[in-house]
Amino acid sequence: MSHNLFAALRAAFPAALDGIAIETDSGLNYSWADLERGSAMMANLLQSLGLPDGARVAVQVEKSVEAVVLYLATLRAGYVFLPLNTAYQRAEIEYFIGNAEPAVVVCSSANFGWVSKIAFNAGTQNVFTLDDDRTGSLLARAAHCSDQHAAAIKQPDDLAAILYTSGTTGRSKGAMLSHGNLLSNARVLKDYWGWRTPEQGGDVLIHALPIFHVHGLFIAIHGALINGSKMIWLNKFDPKRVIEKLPEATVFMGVPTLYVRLLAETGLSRDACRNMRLFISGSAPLLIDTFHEWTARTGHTILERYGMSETAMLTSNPYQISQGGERRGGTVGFALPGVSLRVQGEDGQSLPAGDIGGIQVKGPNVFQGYWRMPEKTAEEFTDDGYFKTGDVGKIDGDGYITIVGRSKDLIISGGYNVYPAEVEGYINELPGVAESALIGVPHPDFGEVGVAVVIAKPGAVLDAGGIIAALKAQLANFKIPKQCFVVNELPRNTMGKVQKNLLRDEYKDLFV
Ligand code: MCA
Ligand code: AMP
Repeated sequence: MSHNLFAALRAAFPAALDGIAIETDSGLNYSWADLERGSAMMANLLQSLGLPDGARVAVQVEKSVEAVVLYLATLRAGYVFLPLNTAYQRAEIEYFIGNAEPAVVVCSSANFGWVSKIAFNAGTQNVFTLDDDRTGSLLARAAHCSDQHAAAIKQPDDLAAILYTSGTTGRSKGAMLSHGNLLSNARVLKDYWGWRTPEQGGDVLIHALPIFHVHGLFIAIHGALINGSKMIWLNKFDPKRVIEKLPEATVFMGVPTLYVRLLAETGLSRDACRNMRLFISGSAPLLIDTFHEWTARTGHTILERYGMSETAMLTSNPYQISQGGERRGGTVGFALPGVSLRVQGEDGQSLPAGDIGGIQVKGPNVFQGYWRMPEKTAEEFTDDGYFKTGDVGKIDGDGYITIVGRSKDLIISGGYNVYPAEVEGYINELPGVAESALIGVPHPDFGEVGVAVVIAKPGAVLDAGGIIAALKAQLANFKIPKQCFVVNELPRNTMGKVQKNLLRDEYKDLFV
């Protein structure tokens, strides 16, 4: 028996393949047959390249339906999808391609010059282009391929995707997710969130998230496809456009920044949400004020859930009271069916209700390990097979889980992860810099943003604006500190370690 994720999603397509699967903002309608035939053609193209088993297909392209078709085709042909944030620049892409050694790289035609150079240098044989206006060499080549394709036979542990994330420490690591990891999670969420199949009246999802991370690529797309539900597709998040589309939709997924920006629109009202069934938030903490304000304005209670690149979704607030209670703001709900979640103290003992400790998880959704890093993988698992999330939290007497912090040094800004160690590494390389600390401080729009605190080498004169400008030339835009301060010294503990908590406290009111 095959466990190919594409085959499972395909099996859930409605019988009438001529119905609309995806409606785009530019007025294009893609039928279920278009997804079926388009993914067959691209899968045939990939297979015609004679790629080895387990070949990686690395993709850095603007959001488009064709990019989704490429994702489906990669699963269908049995290769491994590796999505990359469009904000990544040269040094970042060089690292990912060098580390993952993809057999195929797909990029935008605007970036073809520099991306193909990096890819060919790393030994990649095939570089295609794909743009968000239905052009590019990938589509031109696929147009000549058959639109019939039998999905590759896959076992549950066979890799489906690699998502780069920094985990708890160090350089970016590729989290290896299998067909079984992703399919088990999609099936659990289909039931838990009460998705309605077309026979049950159907759901319509507004898709407004980027498709290079777990949230937009897996949770949103798998959710709609495995339920045969239509997606209203926005290539970019635009709050006014989302509000215009709300009356035609039933489900919305967003990071907290999306909810904050929607609340800033006067058009957000109970009437606009009259057909909505479910608003889901995740990827970063949802402020309790946003949670309450949303209910007051729309009459809907946001369902907050929690997950990671390494695990997809781990917990969720209940969809219905019968699942254990109401949706509680400030909590991430209960462990999902099939997920074992515990909170451990420093001594490795499970903690009683209410006590704060490290969150550890086990389940069919938990990843296969970090790409080519067996030692790092081993470090992140306990002896009895639990994955250490690096998140710190507690479970209350009713079973609700609350995340109170992170043991990993990580800033989550507008739903994107920023690793202080990475940014500090770039700052420390700049001329005249002795040392730096990147801290996360509260921000009304992005939830949290990075602020750099820098000390100069003796005799050097540093200019904060110059530091920001130098970083902009090298790093993805969301990693750039929103402000930079040049100071005489950094607070340290008796061991000489920089006390970031004191810095966070000092700068906590910068943006609020
Ligand atoms: C954009 N900018 C940001 C961010 N996004 N700064 C900090 N944090 C950000 N997230 C800055 C840019 O650097 C730029 O600055 C300016 O804002 C405008 O850029 P633009 O791209 O036009 O911004 P935008 O379109 O307004 O984007 C904001 C956004 C976006 C829509 C909130 O960040 C977004 O789509 N976030 C969602 C991320 C996501 O899907 N995460 C899921 C991860 P300048 O002008 O100075 O250059 S999956 C995950 O975490 C787990 C598994 C889970 O649980 O889901
Ligand atoms: P990523 O590495 O992009 O997969 O980000 C995963 C991290 O996002 C988790 O380890 C959490 O720290 C954070 N996260 C995801 N969902 C939530 C949430 N609902 N509340 C708080 N933090 C969250």
